[in-house]
Amino acid sequence: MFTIDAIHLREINLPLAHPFETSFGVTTGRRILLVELEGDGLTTWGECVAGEHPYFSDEMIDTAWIVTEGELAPRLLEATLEGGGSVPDLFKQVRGHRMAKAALENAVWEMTAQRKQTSLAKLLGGTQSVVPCGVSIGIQKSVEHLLDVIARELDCGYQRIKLKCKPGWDDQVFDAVRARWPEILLSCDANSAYRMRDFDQIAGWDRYKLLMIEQPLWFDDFYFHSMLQKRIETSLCLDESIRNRRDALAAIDMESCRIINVKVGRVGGFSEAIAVHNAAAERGVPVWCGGMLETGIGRAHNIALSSLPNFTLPGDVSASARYWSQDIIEPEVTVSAAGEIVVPDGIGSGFSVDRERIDALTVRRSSLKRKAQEKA
Ligand code: OSB
Ligand code: MG
Repeated sequence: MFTIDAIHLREINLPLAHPFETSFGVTTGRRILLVELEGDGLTTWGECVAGEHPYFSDEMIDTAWIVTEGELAPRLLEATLEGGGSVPDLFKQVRGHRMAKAALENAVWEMTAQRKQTSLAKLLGGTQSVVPCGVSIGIQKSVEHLLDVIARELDCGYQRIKLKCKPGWDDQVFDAVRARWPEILLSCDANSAYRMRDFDQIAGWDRYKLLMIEQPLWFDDFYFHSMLQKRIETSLCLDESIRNRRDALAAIDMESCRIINVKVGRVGGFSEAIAVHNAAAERGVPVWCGGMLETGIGRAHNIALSSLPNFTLPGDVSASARYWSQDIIEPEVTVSAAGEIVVPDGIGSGFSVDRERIDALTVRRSSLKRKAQEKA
C-alpha cells in the first residue's frame, strides 16, 4: 500500500511538426496537461489527451485542468492505494471527464510498476514484445501531396495507412490511393462527418477493400452505425462512441462495429482500457490502440497498452519525430523498418522524462500536497 504525497499539474505548449487536419478542424500546436505524482520516493507522469477545443469529445484541456485540480487530485491525495486498479473507485463520484481521470490513473500505474520493479507492459497484462504500427494521415491540401506523404510513410515501414476523410475528401482520394497501391492495408476515419443520407455513398466504398471505416456517423451513436454495418461489407470501427466496457459490449452485440479503437484517455484510464480489451477479446473482436497526438509520456503508455494480446491490428502509435521536432522523453519513440515498436522490458514505461525540456515548455502550473496525517 502507498500514498501520493504531491500532485503537480502543468500545461505545456508544443508546436506540431506538421499541422493535422481532421473533419472537425486543424491542429497546429498542442496545449497539453501533464500531471506529475510524487509518492513512495518516486516521481511518475501522466498525460491528459484532451484537446485544445471540445471538438473530438466534450473534454478539453481547460475542463480537464479544473476537474483535476478541484475534484480528482484531492481524492487521490487522500487515498491509500494498492495500485492503478484502486483509482477508478476513488473517482466514481465524478461523472465523465475520462481523459482527466486517465492522466492521474495512468501515472499511478506507472508508479506501481516502478515500486514492483517491473515493466508497465507486464503489469498491464502485456504479452507482445513488439507492436505493429500504422499512421493516421490528416486531410492534405491536394491529392498529389497526400500521395507523396503516403509514399514517405510506406518507405518508413508503416504497416497500415489511415486516411482522415470527410465529405468532399473521400471517393476521389480513395480512388487515387488505390490506383497507386492496390494492396496496402488502408482504412479511413471520418470522425463523425457523415449522416444517413450518405449511406449509399459509404456502401460504395466496399470497392476500395478498406480494412475498416472508423466512426463515420455521430460521435455518440451505436444504433445508426449498426444499421450501416448491416448494409456494407467493410468492417466499421468505433472510436468516439466507446466510452467504457459496457459500450464495447453493446456495440459488439448490436453489430455497430467489428473492430474497436481503444484509446486509454477516451475510456478513462488503463483499468477501463484493459476491460474494453478483454470484452472484445472474449467476443473475438480485434482491437488496436488509437492516438491523440500525444507527447512521449502518453505515447509510452500507449506502447505498454498495445502489448496486450488482443491488440492484433496495427495501431496509430507511431514515431515521436512524426509529431515533434523534439519529444519530451528519452529515448524518443522510433519505429523499425518492419513498422514495429519494441515494447521496453525495463522498469516502468521504459522511457525517462526530459524535465528540463518540460520546464522550458511549461506555461502554467499548480501543485497540491497531501495533508499531514493525524496520529492514530
Ligand atoms: O480520431 O483517431 C482519431 C488525433 C486527434 C483526435 C482524434 C484522432 C486523431 C488521430 C491521430 O487520428 C492519431 C495519432 O497519430 O496520434
Ligand atoms: Mg478516430
